[in-house]
Amino acid sequence: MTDGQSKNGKAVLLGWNRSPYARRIRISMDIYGIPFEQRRITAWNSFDEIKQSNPIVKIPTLITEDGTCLIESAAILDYLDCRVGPERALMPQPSPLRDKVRQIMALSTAIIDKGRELRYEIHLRPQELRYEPWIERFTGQLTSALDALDRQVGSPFAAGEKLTQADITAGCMYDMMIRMFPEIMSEGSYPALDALGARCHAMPEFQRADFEPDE
Ligand SMILES: N[C@@H](CCC(=O)N[C@@H](CS)C(=O)NCC(=O)O)C(=O)O
Repeated sequence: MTDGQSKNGKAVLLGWNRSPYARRIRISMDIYGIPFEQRRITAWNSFDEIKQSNPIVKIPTLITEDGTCLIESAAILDYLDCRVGPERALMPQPSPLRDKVRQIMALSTAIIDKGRELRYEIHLRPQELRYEPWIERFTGQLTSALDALDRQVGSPFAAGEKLTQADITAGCMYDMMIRMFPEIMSEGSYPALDALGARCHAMPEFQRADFEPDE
């Protein structure tokens, strides 16, 4: 896809920070020092604009400096890692550490996906059509995945001895769950995740990627 418009020669990130997927891209680009502009839009309020660059009409979408449109946050992270090179990449090179980072990221994104489905079920479906067994199932899956993740994340970093994409992705998941699902995850229920959340909140890159209020 090459029909996007970059702005003033800078990359443009489409997507607001309530999306943990858009937020992890924003934070990673900030850490990497890649200049960009962010359009804090959603696939709901800016469908036509996003469709011009992303045929599946989702955020995040990244329009690079030469107008190339990149979609899907995992693919965008891979692009960014390749761009900064192995020394600076937040994803370690093939190793047991990379396996651990990948696993923490996988569990975090599985939680994000399940949370997003639950949110759509509760907020998008008309109340009279809501399917309660589905909601109970999602809630149980989220709780068991959060338990497992709480046992997996380490300190002072989620995996290994330095900051990796495991911290960024799990931190974005943490904020989404705490802010959007307080009935499932509140401070005090998952101590290792609370500690990871606190470390992320101390990072200027997380602070700059402030989590917008709901629309
Ligand atoms: N697998 C995608 C998920 C992105 C995603 O689910 N984006 C949501 C917002 S968090 C969205 O744009 N939803 C609108 C839609 O699915 O129509 C990624 O990693 O980028």
